[in-house]
Amino acid sequence: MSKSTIGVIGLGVMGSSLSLNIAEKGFALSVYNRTEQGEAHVLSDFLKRTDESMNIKGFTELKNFVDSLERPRKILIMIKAGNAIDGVIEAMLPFLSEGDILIDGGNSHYLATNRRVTYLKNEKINFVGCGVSGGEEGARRGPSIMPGGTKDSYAKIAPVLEAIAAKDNHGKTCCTYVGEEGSGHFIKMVHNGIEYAEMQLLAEIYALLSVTKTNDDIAQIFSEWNKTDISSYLLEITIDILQKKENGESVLDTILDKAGNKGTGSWSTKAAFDLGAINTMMSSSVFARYISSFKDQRKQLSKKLKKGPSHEVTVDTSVLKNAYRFARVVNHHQGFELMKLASKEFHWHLNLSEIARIWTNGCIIRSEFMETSINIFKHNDNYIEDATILELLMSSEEAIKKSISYSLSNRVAFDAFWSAYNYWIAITTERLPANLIQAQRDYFGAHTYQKVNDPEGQFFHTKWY
Ligand code: NBP
Repeated sequence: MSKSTIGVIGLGVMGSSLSLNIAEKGFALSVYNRTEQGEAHVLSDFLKRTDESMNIKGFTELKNFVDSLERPRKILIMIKAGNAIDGVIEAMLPFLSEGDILIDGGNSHYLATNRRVTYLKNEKINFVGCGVSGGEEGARRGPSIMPGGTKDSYAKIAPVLEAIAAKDNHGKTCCTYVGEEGSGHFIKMVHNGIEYAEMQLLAEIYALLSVTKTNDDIAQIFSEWNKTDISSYLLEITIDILQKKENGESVLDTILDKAGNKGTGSWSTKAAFDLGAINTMMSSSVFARYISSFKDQRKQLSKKLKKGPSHEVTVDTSVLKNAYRFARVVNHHQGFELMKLASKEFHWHLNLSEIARIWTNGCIIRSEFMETSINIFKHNDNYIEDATILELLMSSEEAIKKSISYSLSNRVAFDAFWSAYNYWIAITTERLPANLIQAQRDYFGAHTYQKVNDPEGQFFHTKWY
């Protein structure tokens, strides 16, 4: 029996779509899905979706699946992140050989990937932590793929990954070698963090405009915006969502206002705390989702509130558009700064321009601004170093201030916008009140402080009482 080029474990939403994508590109493929938990039908259901032109072999026994692959074996694991990954690795280990490559394409935590890389290195197995973005449709038609691991492993899996990935504007594949260890999963996590804030900004604009406008009106405004430099996939789908009607009724209006999450936003926030990075926009977006889940409490308190909006103020949408552009730049800046800090900490040598490039198609945060970002990171270390971006931020101050005042007048929660502006105020303020914080720390804990105009940076302690 001829051997397959690659194997896929897990035929859920992502695994089945990626499998069809791989087979369609002409690669011989083996697939496996567990049969426990009453899932015996998963493999047969999947095989029904394939056609005769595809060279696919299906397995429900791990050993037979592993044996069906050419060596070094390349196995893409597309199952739920967490303990399930360790379980599958342990179950496969007895059947694997030196040099085989396991690719975890799920949303695993980068520290778990670091651990698995080290563990499997001792077993002489290569482990690639691979971010995959684009959801079901992306997986089927071309996702953005972010593989981390050894360069040698990447070279062996690149022909398949690069063939199935989306293509950028110049026809290049939206898949690139990211770096060692868990770097691929780290940047996928940050991608999702940026996505959280991008979604939250649109949600806040929707909330503000909804005070006086219909969903169709808002869709019309967003459609105009989407013809300009602020166009994005998320803006595009938001227009569709605002316009969607069933039985004459807006579907959006029927949806309960409690946002879910699968944790990647809070992982980004925790990573920022660990690395000393500032990601106030991602964290405010995570908290906005959390607060939405307190529906009962919100309902009760809103009834106790005396009145609705103190006084409605008409929103100038061109001002709001400039504020939205400003806040998106700050969001991207914080996300890319987080990756830069991780790169330094873990010696990953991340190429921010390449990361921006593979995020220009196939992924959820693809946008016109991401296209611009490729060039920005070819010449700068961060967004704010770019003269055009700096000018944009400076010239948008009035717009962001005005937009925040709209939110206050209309009593609309506007946390992501506030976070963007607060960050900008602080990062452009020479003297912050941290001198008082240092004095307080020294007062109660003798933590010492440094003095202004002391080039040697000595530490002092004052007897405060
Ligand atoms: P699904 O829930 O659709 O599929 C999960 C797969 O994991 C199924 O094949 C399931 O097998 C298998 N599985 C589970 Br659950 N526990 C297992 C275990 N203990 N041992 C072996 N297999 C197990 O998830 P999905 O949406 O395809 O997501 C897969 C991964 O991709 C996740 O890490 C997810 O975060 C990530 N991801 C998802 C998206 C998206 O848009 N959905 C995008 C990017 C990344 P069964 O069929 O027998 O239950």
